Amino acid sequence: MNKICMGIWGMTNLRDRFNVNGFKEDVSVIERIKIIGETDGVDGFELHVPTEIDESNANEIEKVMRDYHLEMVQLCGHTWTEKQYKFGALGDTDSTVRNAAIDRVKWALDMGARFNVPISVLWPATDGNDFMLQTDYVALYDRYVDSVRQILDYLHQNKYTTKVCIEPKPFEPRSWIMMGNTASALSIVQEVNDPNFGINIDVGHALIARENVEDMFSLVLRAGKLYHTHWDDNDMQADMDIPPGCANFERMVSILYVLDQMNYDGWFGLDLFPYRDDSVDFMKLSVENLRLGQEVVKMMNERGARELRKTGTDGPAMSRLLRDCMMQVR
Ligand SMILES: [Mn+2]
Repeated sequence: MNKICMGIWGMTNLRDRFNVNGFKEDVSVIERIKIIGETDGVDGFELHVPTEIDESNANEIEKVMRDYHLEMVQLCGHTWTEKQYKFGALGDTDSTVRNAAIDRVKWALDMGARFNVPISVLWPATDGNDFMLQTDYVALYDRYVDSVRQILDYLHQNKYTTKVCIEPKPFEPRSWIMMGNTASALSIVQEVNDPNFGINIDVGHALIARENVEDMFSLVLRAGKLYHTHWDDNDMQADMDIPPGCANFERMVSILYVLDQMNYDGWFGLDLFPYRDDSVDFMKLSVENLRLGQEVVKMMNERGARELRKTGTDGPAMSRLLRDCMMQVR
């Protein structure tokens, strides 16, 4: 059964642009990791270097991990939270900024190796544009791919086993972010063609990109490039990061179906932003929905879903099967 982990960035006081003070109270990094350790069904966590972990608290984090039997699943270099990254990071036109971003990712890989972290995400948050023709995307892709190759060279020189994953998102914080959808990220992954370089599909990002999520998960799995998953949901208007299954339960089941079909054995990462609600309750609801969805998949296969999909000629029968299994599961 796929293990579930939680991104610690969503477990403190969260700011939005209309309330820069947030509605909650700050929670320390160590406390957040302990809370995850006390939450049933969540066995690991994800975080960023250096905002949530650096050399000053790594020992303490290591101790909490031991005490609570937690795994560090994903460690990402923060390359969008400082002024220098306002117009880009791994693809920035200024080589000083670009090198700083590359060094930041290398730092995440070094720190990750100490904890045997399997995944490090690259999110090209600020590599994009706000105005028409502002950004020369041809040159941006050249610089980005060059930076990725430098990172992967470093990874192989150090014999790290971490899988580096692009996490595509269409917009926010920029009006447009490069590689804004799953297939464009896959095209760059295929171009780089390195066994340690793949994709992390964030379901909420795929939804705001109006993707056919079933198709995109199938495409990346078929290519053998799905190394990680981020789960959250939204109403396809903005990346609200509510628990998976809360807006699109059927779609969540369809993704879980494809993951089961292709024997995905990686982690389910929760990328949640409870601006107003309790983060533990968000985690619990996510675990409930994901496990319930997996039970629906199991029941569907026991009742002939595989046979129905072979021909693909009876949509209404498949729809009834999905509906009935959702109603009867538990
Ligand atoms: Mn994510």
